[in-house]
Amino acid sequence: MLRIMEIIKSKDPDQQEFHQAVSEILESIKPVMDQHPEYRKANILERLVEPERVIMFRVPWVDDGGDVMVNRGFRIEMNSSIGPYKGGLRFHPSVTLGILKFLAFEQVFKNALTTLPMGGGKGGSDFDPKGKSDEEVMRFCQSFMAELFRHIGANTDIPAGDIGVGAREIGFLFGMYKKLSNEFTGVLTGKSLNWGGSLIRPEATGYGAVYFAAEMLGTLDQTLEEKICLVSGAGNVAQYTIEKILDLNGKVVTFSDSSGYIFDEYGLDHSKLEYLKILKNIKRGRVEEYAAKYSSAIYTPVDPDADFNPLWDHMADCAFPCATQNEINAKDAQNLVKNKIMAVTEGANMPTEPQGIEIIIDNGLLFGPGKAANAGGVSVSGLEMSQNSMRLAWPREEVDNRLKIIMKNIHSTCLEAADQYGKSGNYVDGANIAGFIKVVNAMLDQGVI
Ligand code: NDP
Ligand code: 2IT
Repeated sequence: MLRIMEIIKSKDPDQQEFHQAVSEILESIKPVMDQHPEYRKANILERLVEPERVIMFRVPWVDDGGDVMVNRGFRIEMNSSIGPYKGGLRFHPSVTLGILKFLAFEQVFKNALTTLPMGGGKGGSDFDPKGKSDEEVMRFCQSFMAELFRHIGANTDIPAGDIGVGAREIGFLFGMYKKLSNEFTGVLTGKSLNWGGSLIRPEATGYGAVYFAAEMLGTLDQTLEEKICLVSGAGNVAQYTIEKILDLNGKVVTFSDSSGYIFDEYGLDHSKLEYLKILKNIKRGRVEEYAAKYSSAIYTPVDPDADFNPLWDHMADCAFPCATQNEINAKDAQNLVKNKIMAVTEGANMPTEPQGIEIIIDNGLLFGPGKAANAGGVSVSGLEMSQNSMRLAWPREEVDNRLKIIMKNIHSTCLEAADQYGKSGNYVDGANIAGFIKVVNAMLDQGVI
């Protein structure tokens, strides 16, 4: 195992987030490797950490002032042993090859947990949609797809949204794909409803995370009713996490964006959430504006010199990090413990640093890792693909029920796998082990390819 870390660190020394994601898996699967010498013999780990294919390309576009801009585009096709590559696209200035490799790697195990036939991939660009006009975003998406289209397909690789890629971007990307390929297929998920999208896809990641949290709390005979919840982020995942917590009569007192966070001690209600959705999705504004509208809310800007995030330093029952990677460090985790949090549920991908996870688990809090807890989004993407293939659309209740069943299954799969390998109650190890076994067994079946 140490050898694998040495290999990836020496090959790609600057890809810290990828090292972090791989290291966590390697730690979890030690007991599995001990019981399965055939995995070692097949050099399965060496193969698992090497993407099947990496595509990197120039994305030139013209801004509203007539200047030519150049961004870098990527698609990491990580593993196709259980299905076509599947995973989102991220448009954010922090995007690098290393960030996308960590996300693609996580996606492989997450997708395996969903029970649907999907391999793992991820892509994106260092393009920043913030502050850009709709026309600039469209020209960028068209240029991005002008290259990506030759690498993807409904049975090959099916991208979707992630940070900075929502319904608007998926529309522009799909339009260009259709034009270039001369085919109307389900090549992207997260499409709008009237041209192939699935009901509940926008809600799915957030709703799924809350269903997962409810399952975890259920093991303690608890529910979300009247639980005070800290949520970070204000995008797709955060909005629908908040919505489902409110539906289940929980109380949400925080949310954030990359500039700062809101603490609303009276909690959000559905009308405040509606305001937040319009603010972020239509006006593309900042969460700070919420405090100007609601006097019960306090806005705290990000302090770049602080060594902890004050959002996690409030008395509450549950925490839902839904913004981005590594947003809970060891100090934040200590604050969560101090503030009597019972359950941490990761809506985002890898939002908790390794030391933070250790502190949370060692102190007996429930901890739902992203690759299990946020798998609802890609699960409903899988259901969107099924509906596209059948050329029909299921009603809202049907998709939501399937989502609930999938999240319940993922929860029990994690517990069973953890139990089987002597890690009872540890959802991190359970998720990693269950996802790993499914993927590597498929790889073994298919030979050295
Ligand atoms: P959005 O772009 O809709 O929202 C992202 C939110 O996080 C925004 O509020 C954004 O603030 C904030 N944010 C982004 N980067 C940073 C940063 N570096 N520091 C602080 N805040 C930041 O993305 P999603 O809601 O879709 O994604 C959120 C997380 O959930 C990501 O980790 C993503 O990978 C994960 N995820 C998403 C799924 C999906 O279906 N969309 C599925 C599974 C996981 P600002 O407005 O300032 O940019
Ligand atoms: O991280 C994720 O699971 C996503 N961004 C969603 C991927 C998808 O294909 O729906």
